[in-house]
Amino acid sequence: MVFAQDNDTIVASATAPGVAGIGIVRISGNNISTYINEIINDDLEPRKASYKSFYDSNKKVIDQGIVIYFPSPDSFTGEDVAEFHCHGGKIIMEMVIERCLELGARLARPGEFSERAFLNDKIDLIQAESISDLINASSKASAQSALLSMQGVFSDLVNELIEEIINLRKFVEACIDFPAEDIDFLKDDDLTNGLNNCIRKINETIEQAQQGRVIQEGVRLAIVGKPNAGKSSLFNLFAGEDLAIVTDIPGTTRDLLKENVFIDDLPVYLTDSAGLRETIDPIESEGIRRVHSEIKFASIILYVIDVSAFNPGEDLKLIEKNVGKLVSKDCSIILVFNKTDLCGISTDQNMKSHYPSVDISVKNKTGIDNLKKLIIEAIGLNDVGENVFTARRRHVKELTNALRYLEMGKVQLTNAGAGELLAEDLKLAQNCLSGITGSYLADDLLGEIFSSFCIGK
Ligand SMILES: Nc1nc2c(ncn2[C@@H]2O[C@H](COP(=O)(O)OP(=O)(O)O)[C@@H](O)[C@H]2O)c(=O)[nH]1
Ligand SMILES: [Mg+2]
Repeated sequence: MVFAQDNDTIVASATAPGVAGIGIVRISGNNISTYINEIINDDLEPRKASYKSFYDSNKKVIDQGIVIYFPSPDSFTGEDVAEFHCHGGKIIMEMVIERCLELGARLARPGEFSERAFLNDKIDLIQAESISDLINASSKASAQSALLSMQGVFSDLVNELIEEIINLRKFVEACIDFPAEDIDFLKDDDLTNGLNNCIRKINETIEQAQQGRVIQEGVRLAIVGKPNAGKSSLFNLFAGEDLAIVTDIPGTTRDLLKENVFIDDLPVYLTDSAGLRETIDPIESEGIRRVHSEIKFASIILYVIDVSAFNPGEDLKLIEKNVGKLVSKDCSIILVFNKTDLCGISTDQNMKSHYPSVDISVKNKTGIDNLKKLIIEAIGLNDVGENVFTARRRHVKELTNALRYLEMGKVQLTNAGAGELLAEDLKLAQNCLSGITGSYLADDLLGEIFSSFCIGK
């Protein structure tokens, strides 16, 4: 698919704004050697760092630094690219950018260098998105996963799937086009096996992409339970500081408290909340109403129970009424039996049989590693970091759509024996997958994706 692309020469600072030892101005377009000649008053050997003076239009020196020229097509964007490594002061950088603008360049839009790299087939859309994810990574694990996607691990899986669907399409369409050949392709084992194989692989890829999405986006985790269970104490333990007020007076926490933390390198949006109980206090009631709305959006609920003062039957009913009825279908509930320092671990098997559970003491910091393990397991991660590539919500959605078409195609094949309909479903599944790598994608979606990048990338 061909997208509209202008021939403008674009320029931007490739390094972050602010003062630094070095700042890099990057320029990309069709005839960058002219810009280089004007600015350094010299020619350059491709891909060799040269120390030069940078001149303004009056041949006055603006700065001295390194300049590198990457002629097309062997550059990041696929066009001619030059990098001016200046002293990293705001004014110096501005003067070099100004000079490029004077010579005819325009300022680059956010993500425009990556967009050009994509349009010139240097990288696919997954790789372009992962560059942005790598730059914005908030943890080592998300940086490592973004790197895997940037290196093409996810793209290779999607391309393999596309390849297999194309082979199935060729077979089905050939049989439709040449019915006289007398092959009952609908009964062909190769076709059924191929289709089943694709469905299995796509399911595996969805699972991996889901994990990558979690590492990229993080999870919402809400700490809930009865007053005085130790919710705020646990919140503070995860946050690493005393953010929430902890007292032995039930009903201390009224508002929602939120903090971004990492649990074993996984980004977590943590919420502490008012204790769940019947109350006529209007402020506390409002607090409880807010807990309920938070529960609806959480991916994980930690239901904290004070082991020294709990009543299994009552707690189960409370969980059902306040949590079970509100949570989304993918949300996991974990029972956290706290204060085991007071009376040992909980022996209640009835509650433990309903939900995954863990015994801890926030006071003595025991059981916390087991709790973290349960959290990681609850979101389906085997291990944070290792071999997980980043993926976005958009990718998981397209993979799921492709799976749906393949499954519909299988029904057409097995139930109705309808080859034409199977062919159509295979085509639609292929389009979904091509949308992930960007070879089949609407222009407006492309604009949306790149506009979220930073300028200069
Ligand atoms: N013995 C003991 N006390 C705890 C533990 N966790 C919290 N507490 C105490 O329980 C009381 C209520 O704690 P808090 O975190 O405010 O509970 P919340 O109402 O659920 O937020 C405070 O006095 C805490 O010091 C624990 O593991 N062991
Ligand atoms: Mg509290």
